[in-house]
Amino acid sequence: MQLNKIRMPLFILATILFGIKTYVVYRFMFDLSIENSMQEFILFVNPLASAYLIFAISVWLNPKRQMKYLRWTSLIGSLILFVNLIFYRNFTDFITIPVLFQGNNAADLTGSFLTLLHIEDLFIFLDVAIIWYLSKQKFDMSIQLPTQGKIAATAVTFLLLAGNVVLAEIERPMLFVRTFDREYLVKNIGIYNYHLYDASMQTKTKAQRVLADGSEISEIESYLDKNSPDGQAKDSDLYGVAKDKNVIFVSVESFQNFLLDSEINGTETTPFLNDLKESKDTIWFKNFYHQTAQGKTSDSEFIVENSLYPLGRGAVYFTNAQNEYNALPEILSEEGYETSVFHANNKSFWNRDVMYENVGYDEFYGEQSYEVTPENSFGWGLEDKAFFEQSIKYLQSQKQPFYSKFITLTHHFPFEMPEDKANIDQYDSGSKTLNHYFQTARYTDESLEQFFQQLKDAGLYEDSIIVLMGDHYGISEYHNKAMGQFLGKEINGYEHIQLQKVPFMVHIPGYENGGVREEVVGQIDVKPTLLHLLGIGNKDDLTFGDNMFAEDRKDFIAMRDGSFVSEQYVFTDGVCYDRSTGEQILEEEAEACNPIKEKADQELQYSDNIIYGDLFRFYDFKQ
Ligand code: GP9
Ligand code: MN
Repeated sequence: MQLNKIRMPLFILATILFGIKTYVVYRFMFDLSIENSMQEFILFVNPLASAYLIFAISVWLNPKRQMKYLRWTSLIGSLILFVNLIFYRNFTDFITIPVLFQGNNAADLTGSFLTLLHIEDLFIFLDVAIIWYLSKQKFDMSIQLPTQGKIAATAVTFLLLAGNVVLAEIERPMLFVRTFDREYLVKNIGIYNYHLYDASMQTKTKAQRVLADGSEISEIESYLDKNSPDGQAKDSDLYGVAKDKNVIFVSVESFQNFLLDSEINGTETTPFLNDLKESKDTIWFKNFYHQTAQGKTSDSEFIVENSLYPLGRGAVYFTNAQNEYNALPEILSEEGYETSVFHANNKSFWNRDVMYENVGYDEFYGEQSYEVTPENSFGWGLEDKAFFEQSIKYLQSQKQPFYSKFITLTHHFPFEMPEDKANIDQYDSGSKTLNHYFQTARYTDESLEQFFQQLKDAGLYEDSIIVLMGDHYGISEYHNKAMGQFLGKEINGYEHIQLQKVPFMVHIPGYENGGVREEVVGQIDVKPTLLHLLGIGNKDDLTFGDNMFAEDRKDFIAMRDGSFVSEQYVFTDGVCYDRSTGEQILEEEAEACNPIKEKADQELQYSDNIIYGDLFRFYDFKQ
């Protein structure tokens, strides 16, 4: 060993320095929430894996180039981290490729750039300075390996990467398919791999868009003309019944219809909602189905805003947040409404910050608009009672009429809550999830009751309509056994579909003509229905849903997995059931379901094509 040769190769030292630096930045300079020691461990490991991935490539270069490569990659890597940190300080989010090209984001940043700089940011470049210095010294820190050694050094990259991905999947199952949140991705795979992932998603979306052409939209238009007969029928006495009123739309987390009128040990689970649905001022659609898929809450939002189906894979809110839409908030804005969303979670969850801007919401009150303390939070964060209470002041500041969407959070899997805040017993079954579910549902019921009172106290109630909608199921098929025990019947395909019913109530103060409606309807129908109630014409809209109040309506609800419910039938898993009896239809008559099945599949396909091809850019909604 020569004296001028230092033992530790620079690429290893660079990996350690850069890896630890990145961990420290994640941990102390970003504001990432670390919920358990596994997350902490992954947060520590992934920067080392990423650093190794980048620096190990250098073993294939000659000594001089090795040094140059390490200098520049450490600098570029640090710049990427730095720019993300600056962006994060402004938006509490990470950069995505589409966002980079969005003028307003960049402009926002240049305006406030200096105020976003902190002196400790110099730390991000400390390892760069060290690497830069060492790489320029006379002693040689390069490494020269035989080909096998080079291959071995590279192979370690894949081992580390695979290990990281496996840990991430254990910590957050389906992380890569569902992409809930950029923060989760960054926490689990690191900012560099996250950018690679983002780039591959972006390439895929762009390719699909480029390959699409405008001719298909007229085919879809004529299909919809024929098959969603309502179009813009005004022939219901509810047309315009809520004209010029505020709309307070509450998306009620994980709330399924079976909770209504249920009891645990003789106590009603949802006394407030039980009364509300029977109120003279409420129209309750008891056969209303959610139609969401992997995008969960965001899918329900997407369906309601656009009357399009969600995608079968991934969340549209992530995959196609840049598309042209003709969304409800945009339409309402044009009609003079102020539009806003209230949701006390981080703004980037489900890419909401990006999507909301695209579909035209004026304001988004996220977690940072609320005072969250250990006393007023549990589960996913700020508890709903505090959420509603703290929202009132913002709601009062809206220009009327307004359209405001509230998304609750407390009644979310795993439905656990402090016993001293629970006002109903747990259920007793083999499923902890179902046992807890009633307690958080009761909590939601109480928070809604308080919210109604707060709206009255704030003087907002009389001039508003309040729409309550369940976003999706809370109890998955995994709990069928316990669910069967609760309902006193076995959960087969037919019952499973029944369980996809979620509340949909339109509460119109002073209306007095409310009642229970039996029609088979779903989230896809919400947009045309709301516009109908508000007396807003949308005859050139392209929607897969129909106005729920129209006489002549499309008579089935398609689920994303190809199941459907029509007035007569329920179809799921290849089995056709009689909707009124729940009896399986005998094989020789099972084709009864086929015509609707074909239509359902056709609609899902058309909707996918609209989204993947961004086909609305070829359509003029204001003909
Ligand atoms: C997160 C909340 C819950 O912000 O909307 O999302 P979910 O897991 O129900 O889709
Ligand atoms: Mn949800």
